[in-house]
Amino acid sequence: MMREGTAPLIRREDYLAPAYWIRRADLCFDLDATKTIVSSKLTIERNTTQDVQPLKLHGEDLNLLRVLVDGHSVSFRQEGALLIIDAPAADAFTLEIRNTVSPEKNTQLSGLYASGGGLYTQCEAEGFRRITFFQDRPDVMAVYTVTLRGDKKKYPVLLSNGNLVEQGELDAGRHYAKWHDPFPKPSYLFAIVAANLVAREQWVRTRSGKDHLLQIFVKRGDLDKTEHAMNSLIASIVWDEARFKLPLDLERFMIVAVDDFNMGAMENKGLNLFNTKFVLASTATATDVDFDGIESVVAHEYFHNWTGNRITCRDWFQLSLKEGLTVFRDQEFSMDMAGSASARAVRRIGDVRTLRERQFPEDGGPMAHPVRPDVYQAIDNFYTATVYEKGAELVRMMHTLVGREGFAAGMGLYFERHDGQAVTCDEFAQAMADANPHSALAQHLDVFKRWYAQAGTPRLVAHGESDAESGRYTLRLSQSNTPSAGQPYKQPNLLPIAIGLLDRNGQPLQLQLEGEDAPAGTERVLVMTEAEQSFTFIGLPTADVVPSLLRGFSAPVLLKDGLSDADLLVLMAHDTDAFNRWEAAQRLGVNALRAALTHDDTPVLDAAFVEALRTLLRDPSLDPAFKELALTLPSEIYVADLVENIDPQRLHAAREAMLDQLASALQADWAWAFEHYQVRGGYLPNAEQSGQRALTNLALAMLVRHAVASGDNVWPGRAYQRFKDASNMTDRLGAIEALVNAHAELATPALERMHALFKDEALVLDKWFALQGRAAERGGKVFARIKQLMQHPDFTLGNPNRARALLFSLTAMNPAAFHRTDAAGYVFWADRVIELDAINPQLASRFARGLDRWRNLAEPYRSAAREAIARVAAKPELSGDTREIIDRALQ
Ligand code: 0A1
Ligand code: ZN
Repeated sequence: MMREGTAPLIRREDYLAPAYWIRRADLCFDLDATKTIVSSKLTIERNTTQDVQPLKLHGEDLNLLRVLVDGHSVSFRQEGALLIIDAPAADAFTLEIRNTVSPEKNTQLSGLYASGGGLYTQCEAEGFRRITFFQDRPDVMAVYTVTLRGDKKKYPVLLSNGNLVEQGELDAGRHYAKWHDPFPKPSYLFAIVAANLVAREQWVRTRSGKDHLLQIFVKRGDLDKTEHAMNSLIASIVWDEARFKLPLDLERFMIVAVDDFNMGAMENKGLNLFNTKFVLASTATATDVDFDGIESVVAHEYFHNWTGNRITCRDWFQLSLKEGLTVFRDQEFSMDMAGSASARAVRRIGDVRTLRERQFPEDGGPMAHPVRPDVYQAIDNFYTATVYEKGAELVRMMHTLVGREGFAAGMGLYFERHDGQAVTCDEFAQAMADANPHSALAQHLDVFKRWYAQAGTPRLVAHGESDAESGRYTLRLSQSNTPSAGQPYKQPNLLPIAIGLLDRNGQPLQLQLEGEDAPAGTERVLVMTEAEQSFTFIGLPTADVVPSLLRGFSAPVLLKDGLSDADLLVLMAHDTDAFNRWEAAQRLGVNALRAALTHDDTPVLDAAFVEALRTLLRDPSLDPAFKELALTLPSEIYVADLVENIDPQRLHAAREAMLDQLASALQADWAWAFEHYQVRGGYLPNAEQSGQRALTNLALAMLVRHAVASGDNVWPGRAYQRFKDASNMTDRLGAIEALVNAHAELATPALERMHALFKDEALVLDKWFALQGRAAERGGKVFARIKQLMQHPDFTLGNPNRARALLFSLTAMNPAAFHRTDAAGYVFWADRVIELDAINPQLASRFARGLDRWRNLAEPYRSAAREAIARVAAKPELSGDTREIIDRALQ
């Protein structure tokens, strides 16, 4: 029963409360990888606010054995993926169902599936119906009691949500465990695990004086890689209590790591399931980026316990209610953990990069949808950068508008009103506004809420005019948003615009708006609510003003402020806002790349920009993490989204030429930075050390690049040595990537050595595949290697991490290897989409999005891409998930 063909459209406006409530679910599992028997006893009440209706339960890939109502057999029918009981006897009754499922046949990894000898579940969004028949929708909340029975040797650990209430031995080498979760929850938060695992355990006492048991379950042999995850969990618990007064409400909080997992992790009540990638870390196997990822994903899932679990979503259109808010919370947590103002800015830059490289292209392509979508076919396709990252930006704008205290008050009111409920995005915004009645958010709540309703990235055009005689500076702002599917006309958004003004020497100017009595500091937030608005500053000592707009990226828009390169150099050198300092450097890079795309001469960065980069690199007052970001040219992905009719090969060639130039012009500076910023002392995955490692790795890459180009062997040799001797994975990976990306001869032995060293470390092998998948393309060599790696004995499409490591690295991170004039990249893509779809539709539909932006390509890429998409579309057996993506791409 695969969902095949075109699924019906599900519309937000059609929402109806369920006809029945399921109050209790008593489930019993007789566990077996081939055939698991699921016995379910549901306590059901009719929703008496509605007329009597048939009871309809969802079920997918289930083998039904029996149905009883109040202990008696009852007539029922199965219609597609629904089990329908036309006339349940009473307003309250029990429904008993028995069915079987086959975990080992479940390659989709949704529902109950087998991984490495254990059994695991994934129920968000609609996986519970693949375990047993249920009203599988988030507004149906039940109290679960779960009994697990299984072979004691195969499954020594038996887990479910809540508290362990009973356990014991059974006959024939089996045992059982019974779990009870006192919190009513939607089915998507249900989980069980039956596997041979061991746990790192820690007791913690929270502020209230209660003791809680924290456990992280992993395979034997991985225990020594769980310390960082445990520390992150403890830090998350402390932070949520301190910042939002949200305590841990469970006696026991468990994390389980699993090798085969479609996403990063899952916030099941009290029993989070994690992709091993976001749990396991040791100095030898994980990079700084991995350590960071673990910290933020552990935090994210933990924070969901309140924002998602205690208050959940009424329907899946409200997904951003929990995801946007929880991403905002994990971003804030990571910033607070990073410490200094500069480290916070570095994190903000990272978050904005993600937003612009993933969400902006989405908002301009065939999958564009509002943060609160209006329609979908497969909800799995809406776990998007828009719902998550843009959703978090909406919450961040509210935070900017009401301030830190006001935001905390809004959160308080939200929980006071809605704890235990399944609600909509409106309820959150209303609570924020009501807790801050005098804020711009409350005054313009309807305007603000357009952010939830309108797709597309708004464009903000700014034009400043000075009047020397009167000391006035008028900033004229206008905003617009291009039409998107179903939304031909867009209304203006509420934009909080953080701003400062600098004089030509980079000195901040006091800001006083017309009508105000006195200046109020050098930075403020302008609130724009109309299509066009002007703001006039008075009392300025100079007419030569350089505006610094949208500080900290205070609104997720595309800004066009007409600043010249000279203005940008002032901001890059002097802006007090670290984000805009970085942004100025990026914009100078973008300008250079744009110029290279429109002119035929050899692409070059101009001397003033190169000098500014040198100054920045040498500036003793700046953090290395910031330097690394500022000295990294804008990515091809980002620039491709800013330019129409993009030729990915030309863009790559231009960027490579500029990197060569930076490598050569700053050679001595790179060598200095490489030595100066070496970490001395033991490895710590903190912001300070990771900044140093990031910068030394960038310097090394530049030095190897320059050496290879000029036929010198010294730096490649040093890089190889460093790769061999590295005491941590960040340095080891940095060194090998320097060799691979420069196509140094030593890259080959380094790759062989890395494989031999880590052949038993799945997560490191993923890196080994990924670094080759994203390697800088030169003459088609990288693409050829990727094709060859498909045949490698360690490669498999069955494990999502491995598939992503090679395939997604190509399509999502390596435009020059993917977009070829001979269309071979697209042929490869189409074949893999089809192949993957038969195994794992969720993963396939994500991979299918690799050609979302085909309309933005220049010829011959565009026609060839279209042809490849059409070839996939012609396959009648495509899953509903992939069908939706492919159909949208062609619309
Ligand atoms: N709620 C999880 C994300 C998630 C969504 C779907 C999944 O399976 C298809 C798994 C996880 C989160 O935000 O972390
Ligand atoms: Zn989430």
